[in-house]
Amino acid sequence: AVHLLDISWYTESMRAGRPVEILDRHKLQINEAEVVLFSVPSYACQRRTTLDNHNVTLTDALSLLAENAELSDEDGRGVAFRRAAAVLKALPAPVTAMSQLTGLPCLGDHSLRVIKDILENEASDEVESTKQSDRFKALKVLTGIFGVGSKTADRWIRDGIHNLHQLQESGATLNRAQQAGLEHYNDLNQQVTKAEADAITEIVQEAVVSVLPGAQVVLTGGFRRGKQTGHDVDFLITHPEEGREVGLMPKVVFWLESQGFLLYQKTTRNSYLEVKDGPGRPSSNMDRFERCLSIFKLAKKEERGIKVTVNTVKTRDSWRAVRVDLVVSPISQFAFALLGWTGSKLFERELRRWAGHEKAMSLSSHALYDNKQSRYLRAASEEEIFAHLGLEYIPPSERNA
Ligand code: DCT
Ligand code: MG
Repeated sequence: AVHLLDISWYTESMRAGRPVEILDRHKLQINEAEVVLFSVPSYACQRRTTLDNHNVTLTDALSLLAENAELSDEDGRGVAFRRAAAVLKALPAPVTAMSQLTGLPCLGDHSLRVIKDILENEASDEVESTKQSDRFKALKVLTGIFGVGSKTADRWIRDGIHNLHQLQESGATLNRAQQAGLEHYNDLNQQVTKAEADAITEIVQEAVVSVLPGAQVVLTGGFRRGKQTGHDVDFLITHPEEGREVGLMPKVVFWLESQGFLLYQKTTRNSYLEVKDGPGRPSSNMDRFERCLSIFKLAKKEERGIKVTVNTVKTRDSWRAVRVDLVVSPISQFAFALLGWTGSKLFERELRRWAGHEKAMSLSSHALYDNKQSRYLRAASEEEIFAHLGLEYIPPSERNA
């Protein structure tokens, strides 16, 4: 017998608080000879993906291959592995047999082969040999430096540089970001906890409100999706009155700098989403959209506490460096910015792909453009954007694709 486990029904039941008995093999009396088939929609933005991943071994393996592809400048392959991993993350139970995967989207031959190897042999030779390869290890170490991307790392590897020691000996010129990245290497490669993110939220909030009363700060990125750790802390800043946010970023940065909270900062125009995205951006508003990549000096827990007016913490072990991203958005674009900066990266990519391929629309973190009507669609909330896109609303905690 074959039992089709339809994920939309499953997640619907979960949300409504109904017991999901189909998962209980005994209640349903599914015996070993029978198979539970999964069914999921093909775009990640149509699915509810919580942090409760029942297939960690498989998704870790596929994510590692994705990472290796991305570090090797093979983005197409990278996305294919990311999509395959995301499908497995959305399943309501562990995969135990290949036959359960019949009909699932985004599982190409290569991903299926990796899954099969792991189900049958508990490991995939390809994943293990990638993990052990000198090139992958060197790429990981070098791109672990803030400010170093895969191209720079690749160039260094070709020059015989495989680790930090060799880099320091090589006399290679480092830009300001990379120097800071090298200096704070250990701290920046240690996960940021939710408690640390909360402490930084307080500091950022104080900075923002001091320079512009009424301005609002929202924690975005992985922490907004409910993650307990992250590689950085992401914030979106706005003001309820359009235009009041202009010039805010330099003031916030100046405040933080003068209080001794910044080890490094660089403010740039936000450009990562809209470059490839065609017309989904009102160019006149673009100038206002600023991003600050920074490294915070965060006092260790025992050292925080009674209001620090000036950050006088001196000894090296009394603080740690933390990557913090600040983005300022005008209120008219806030919903798009919030949706765009909440992630996950794959969820965002899939939203844009859905908009383009299924709806003839261009979505960016600034706007949504309807190509058929030749006009921008306004939205004051994430819910409205999902509605414009003809998608069921997915809350942040279920965007962990
Ligand atoms: N983002 C995106 N596309 C990118 C980079 C970022 O859509 N190429 C969005 C989605 C997540 C958000 O910006 C913040 O980026 P990260 O901090 O890299 O992601 P994260 O989910 O917060 O991951 P982590 O928890 O490790 O910080
Ligand atoms: Mg983040």
